[in-house]
Amino acid sequence: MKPDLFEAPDYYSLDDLFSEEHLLVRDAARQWVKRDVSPIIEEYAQKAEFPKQIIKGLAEIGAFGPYIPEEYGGAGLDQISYGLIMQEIERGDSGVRSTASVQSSLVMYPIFTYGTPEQRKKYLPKLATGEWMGSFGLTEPDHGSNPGGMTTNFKDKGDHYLLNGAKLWISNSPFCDIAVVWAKNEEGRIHGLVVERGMEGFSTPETHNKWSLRASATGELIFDNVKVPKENLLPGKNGLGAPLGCLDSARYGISWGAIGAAMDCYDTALRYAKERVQFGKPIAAFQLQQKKLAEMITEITKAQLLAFRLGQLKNEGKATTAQISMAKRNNVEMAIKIAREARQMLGGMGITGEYSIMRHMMNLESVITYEGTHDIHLLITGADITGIPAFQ
Ligand code: TGC
Ligand code: FAD
Repeated sequence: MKPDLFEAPDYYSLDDLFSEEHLLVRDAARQWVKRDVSPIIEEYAQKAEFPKQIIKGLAEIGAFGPYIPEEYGGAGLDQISYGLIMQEIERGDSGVRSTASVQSSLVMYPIFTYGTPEQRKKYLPKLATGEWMGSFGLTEPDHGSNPGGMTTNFKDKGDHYLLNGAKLWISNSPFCDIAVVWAKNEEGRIHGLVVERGMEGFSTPETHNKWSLRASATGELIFDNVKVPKENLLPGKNGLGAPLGCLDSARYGISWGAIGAAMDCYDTALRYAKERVQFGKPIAAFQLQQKKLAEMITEITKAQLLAFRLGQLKNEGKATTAQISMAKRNNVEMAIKIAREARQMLGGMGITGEYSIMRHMMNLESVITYEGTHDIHLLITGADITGIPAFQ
């Protein structure tokens, strides 16, 4: 792979709006990605393996629980810093950002928000350092966009719960130490349970042959009469709103992350277009190529402004689910379109692993599907503006 010469576009001087802390956090993440992710990521994506050696570095840049208070091992940062960390990591690879999103927003967030003080103390510090890695089990083979239909269930057996069912498409599952699992009780009410590796009847087979997010490990969570101690139930919230609340946090992070992938594609295409000569001129001199680049930077700038404002709202506790959906949907679509255009600008070279663009493009096919598909986010906006849900 080519050396990482990335220079971040900032067409509307957004850096002037960030605090000193935002810039410090972002630049530390940016340097780390250049040093520890870019040199190895293509090789790991090619062999479809998650590079476990970067877990320590992810923890050091604050990617595990950026907004979780420091007393629980988190970085105690605000939501804009969280977004900037996700942007920088996804600039390197969406699969690496996935690992961080799951650990922070889908594992640490529910334990922090819905857990007991004992659960917080037991799990959060180890998750923040990456000593323990977590996964989040909501999706099932027959219930993806409609998680409320889940069939995974648990029964009260007096001194423990008995958990049965299966989750599919679970990021980090093959190597997770714990899983936050959503299951129905005997009354059909959804609750979160923390399932630990080693519990009898719990297995995590890996899903192979992905053409997307190859540097992230994806798998199943299978529960065959797993005895879960009663103290592992998250008591703070139940019902579908509990897992959906975690998704708000992860989707917000993705709205920033996608900007990172788009920035990398744009920057690569711009550099290539200035260097690649055809018909006696750099291809950047042709109007058709300038149109592509001009549209890319316009879309990136709009996405940056959307994410920044959403970050402000999130810091104030005012960001709504529908606002988050709009940003996730818009920014991921923006990134995938830019990846496709940028890939064409590199001609044949664009399909090789010499450049990051094709890897981003393939990764973004997962990003546009997980955490709510492109269609589902449109329907969330539709329901919000009309007051009429059109999901069923
Ligand atoms: P609906 O009737 O709309 O809602 C049920 C209850 O939940 C409440 N609620 C929320 N609460 C908090 N945050 C949200 N975002 C919420 N959205 C809804 C709602 O108020 C209601 O509460 P209550 O008290 O009235 O019961 O539910 P529905 O069954 O009609 O479904 C709505 C729909 C389709 C929008 C929802 O199910 C949905 O978002 N589906 C998409 C599923 C999804 O996003 N799955 C993601 C799995 S995790 C993942 O992909 C990780 S990828 C790894 C990585 O991040 O890198
Ligand atoms: P379906 O729900 O079957 O959707 C198929 C198509 O139908 C989509 O185009 C969808 O938009 C459309 N559709 C569905 N319902 C409607 C409707 N009402 N109106 C119009 N169109 C509709 N899940 C987890 O729980 N944890 C994870 O860590 C996790 N990681 C993932 C990692 C990867 C790489 C991938 C690909 C997925 C991951 N997921 C995870 C699952 C992901 O959230 C689901 O794939 C996603 O929610 C869609 O569900 P589905 O694949 O079952 O598609």
